[in-house]
Amino acid sequence: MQQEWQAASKTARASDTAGYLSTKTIAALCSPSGGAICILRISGSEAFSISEKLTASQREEWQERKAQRLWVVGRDQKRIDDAVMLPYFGPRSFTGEDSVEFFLHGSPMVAQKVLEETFSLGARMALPGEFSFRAVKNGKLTLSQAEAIKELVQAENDFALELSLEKLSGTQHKLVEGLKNELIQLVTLGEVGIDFSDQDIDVVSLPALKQRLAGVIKILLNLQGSFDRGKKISDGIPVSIFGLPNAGKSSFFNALLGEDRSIVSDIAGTTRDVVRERLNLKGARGYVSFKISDTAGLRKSVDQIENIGIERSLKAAGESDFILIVLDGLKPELESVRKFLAQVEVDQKNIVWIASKSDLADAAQRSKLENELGLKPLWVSSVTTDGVHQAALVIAEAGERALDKKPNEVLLTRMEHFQAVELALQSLMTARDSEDLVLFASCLRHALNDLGPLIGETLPDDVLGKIFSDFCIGK
Ligand SMILES: Nc1nc2c(ncn2[C@@H]2O[C@H](COP(=O)(O)OP(=O)(O)OP(=O)(O)O)[C@@H](O)[C@H]2O)c(=O)[nH]1
Ligand SMILES: [Mg+2]
Repeated sequence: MQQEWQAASKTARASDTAGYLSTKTIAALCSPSGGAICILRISGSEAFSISEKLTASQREEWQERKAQRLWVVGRDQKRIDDAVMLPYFGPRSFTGEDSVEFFLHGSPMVAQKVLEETFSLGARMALPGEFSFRAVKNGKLTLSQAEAIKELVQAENDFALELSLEKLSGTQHKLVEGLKNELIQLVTLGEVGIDFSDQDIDVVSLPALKQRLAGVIKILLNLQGSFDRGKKISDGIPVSIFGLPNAGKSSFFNALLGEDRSIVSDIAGTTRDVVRERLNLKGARGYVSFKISDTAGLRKSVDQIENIGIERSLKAAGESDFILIVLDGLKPELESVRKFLAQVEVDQKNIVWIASKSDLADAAQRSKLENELGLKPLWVSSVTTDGVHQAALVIAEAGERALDKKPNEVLLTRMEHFQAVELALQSLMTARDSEDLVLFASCLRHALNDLGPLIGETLPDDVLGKIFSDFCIGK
């Protein structure tokens, strides 16, 4: 059944090659399969005529944005489902077009039949993100709000959720609009200065324009600097586990993940390669995502393969924001650990000291380790899980501090936006250093163009299509 349904979707898609630029009426299921209710969305100039036929009813009988219970029927007038229909009269709809949502019973059979009927009545299968694409094209959503919807759906932690909701409420759009308007004004003033340079008219001087430009540059530099945090919010903060063989690194890694991911054994040198996983930990402000690496135990080895693994451990530690150093609670061998640690560039404040095997360590062993270390590590037992929850909380809160997201602060999360800001900054720096009004104005024009992916309005349709193509179908 699922296969037939997919085949029907493919046929509907293949029959229309004009892609996002075709204004034909589109339809798609916009709820995951297997639920109690299945939602079908139809949008476009024929959405109402198709829905009239699907329900054997007249649009005059419908009330805008009012749910009504109707039978969905096939071309042969046979009943397919007892459904709820919600009509949206364009432009007061998500897409800005006439749109109808059907709430069907969550049966794959019903969904397939209703979709087939919809296609046979003239709609085509919506492309991924095509409803949002049309909403942007029809001015119902800004590009950044459409992106925010996708990010909201994909959010895996509280910071990503907060960021997407702020973006959806228009914070990024407002900031970028402000920048755009300021640049347009500066270009205009610059060009007035060029046109009337030989006349005795009061024009804004180049130094005064540059002073205003400094404000734009400052905001763009902040945006550029925010990308690192923005990316870590969605991709996870890199953190690696570091220590000598048999210290209990993989056991701790598994305990944090709550699954048996890395191989654990009492043979020193068990972990050879870096094992990476995504990990969500709950801190005071909610969940934070990490990209955590379990690494090979550090020692001088004659084994070539093991040495490659150790090189990788050091590299992973060097690339991490935090290092979780796992000491064997019974046999910490701090001197060796410190020797390896010296090979990694790491700020002391980004180290979390963990002492393993707390279930076996007696009071004397604990105080010996703490005296040698000069601080109290987080004692954990990966066998009883004692201390693991506390360690997870400490790591999560360190992550929260690293993200340091202020309410309503705009953080860049997309590579193309970061690149746009970088390019615009290059042009604006040239403008700032120029002594020529013509060059100044031309650089500002370039910067406006460079900011296209952020501003959205200047993007050609094929680029817009590319942005929406990684949305899901029905969005
Ligand atoms: N009792 C007890 N045993 C532990 C604990 N953590 C690890 N072990 C044991 O210590 C041995 C080594 O554990 P691993 O987690 O494989 O150590 P590792 O640091 O990953 O070792 P390498 O991969 O060789 O670098 C295994 O026999 C584990 O069962 C713990 O908290 N309590
Ligand atoms: Mg290991």
